[in-house]
Amino acid sequence: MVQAVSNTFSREDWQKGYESLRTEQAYWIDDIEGQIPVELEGTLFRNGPGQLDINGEKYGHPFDGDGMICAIAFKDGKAHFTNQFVKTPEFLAEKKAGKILYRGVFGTQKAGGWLSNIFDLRNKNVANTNVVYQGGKLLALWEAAHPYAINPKSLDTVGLEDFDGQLAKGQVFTAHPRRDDRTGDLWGFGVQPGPKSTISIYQVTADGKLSTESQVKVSGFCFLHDFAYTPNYRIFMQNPVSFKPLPFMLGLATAGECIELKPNSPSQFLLIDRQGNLQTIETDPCFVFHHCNAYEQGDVIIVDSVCYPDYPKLEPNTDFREIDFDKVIAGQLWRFEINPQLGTVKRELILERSCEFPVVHPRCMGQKYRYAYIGAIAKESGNAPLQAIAKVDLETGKQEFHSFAPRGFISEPIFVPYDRNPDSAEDQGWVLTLIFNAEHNRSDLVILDAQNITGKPIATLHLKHHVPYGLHGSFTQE
Ligand code: 3ON
Ligand code: FE
Repeated sequence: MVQAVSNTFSREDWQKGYESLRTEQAYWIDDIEGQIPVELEGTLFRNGPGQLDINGEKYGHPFDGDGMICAIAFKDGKAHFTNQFVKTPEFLAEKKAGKILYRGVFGTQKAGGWLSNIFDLRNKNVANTNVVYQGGKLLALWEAAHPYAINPKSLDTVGLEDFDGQLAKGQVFTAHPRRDDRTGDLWGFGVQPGPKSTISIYQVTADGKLSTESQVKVSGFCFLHDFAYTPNYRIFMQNPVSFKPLPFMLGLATAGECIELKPNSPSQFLLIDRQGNLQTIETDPCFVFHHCNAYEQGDVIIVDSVCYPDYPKLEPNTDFREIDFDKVIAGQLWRFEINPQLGTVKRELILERSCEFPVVHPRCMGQKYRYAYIGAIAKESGNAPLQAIAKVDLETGKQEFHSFAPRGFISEPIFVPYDRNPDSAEDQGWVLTLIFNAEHNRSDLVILDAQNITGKPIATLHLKHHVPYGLHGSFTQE
């Protein structure tokens, strides 16, 4: 492997973006460079771990942090910011107690060693992974539980959402639903993992009604964070992982630490058709969290995904703030070409540079597309925090990068189309991303022109505080 040539950041800077945000605020953003386009109308919702410690008692993994929703609403060239934590009973109980009361899925144990953790098999729903607006409801998502309904204006927590009882007790709803732009349906899924796992495919209509399209049993344990869909298929990458729960049950390790890649085992694509028929097709071993997009082309299905060579996890008892980036495995964007008739898969590397959080134009979901936007590191090889936004032209192979290094740390890019005209260019629009700016110890919302991604930002909106590194979000024009 090519050695990292230089550092594009300082660790001290990067670490500051993992400090908890203690405040909840609502204000008009008045510190702006450039000009917010008047055509940009709607609300950007973001979710992510807003609290990474309780009274200084640190969570062991950023994915265990309590979900905090940010909303940035754009109208008439002005922008308004609001943030609130998702007020889950667990969040409120820990706040009251002033200490950690729950284990986290990925790296957090209660103080007191294994004796205080043994047989505590509860999952703390941190509602921290994504936030989507559907059917008049704002939903804070975490893939191992029900969503939390949030008031889209105030961001007050309404409560757990079961879609009029359609999501049964014990069933879960993904943090990665995908919207079909033409019908307005939100497609999602839920996984009941076990020695045999069950995948349920859900449709949530534009008026917020959930129904189950199919339920499929898959052999083996499943950790399915995301899926891809096309008009005829719902597509999963079954990572070749095993779950050995004993250390978790005995309080010695968290659930996430009990997951590992099975040696010499292939990954499998799970293709589920609209009737719920399952076809599995093997491919080279890798671990996938996120798919960029998928589409059907003649006899083949194209799936673009960020692949890791292993299941990315921390060494036990290490502080994630101290990780050695040169030892962190990198995700890279690959294109898979699946032929369901022949049962074959070919794969090709698209973006070699370490990257995460791929997105596309909303109208391209499940359709042939040309442009992917994705977070990337600010150097060509090695690993580092994400500091650049990449635009990849899948037709020509052209790759462009807008770097915020050395002091800016990016989050997932969100593509917002300029208009709803189906004939407008696929890259006509803006790329919005929240950046932790270590120079000011605050975060900026940056608006890039998607057609001139390397150009100066159209506008940089300085928030009054930082926002800890987040996970996913969405933009709604409603
Ligand atoms: O039996 C297990 C039980 C359980 C509760 C199965 C299980 C592992 C599926 C599970 C729960 C899984 C959960 C809650 C997954 C949540 C994932 C999450 C919050 C975030 C994932 C983020 C992924 C990536 C790739 C983030 C990358 C971030 C950067 C590169 C920037 O810092
Ligand atoms: Fe994700």
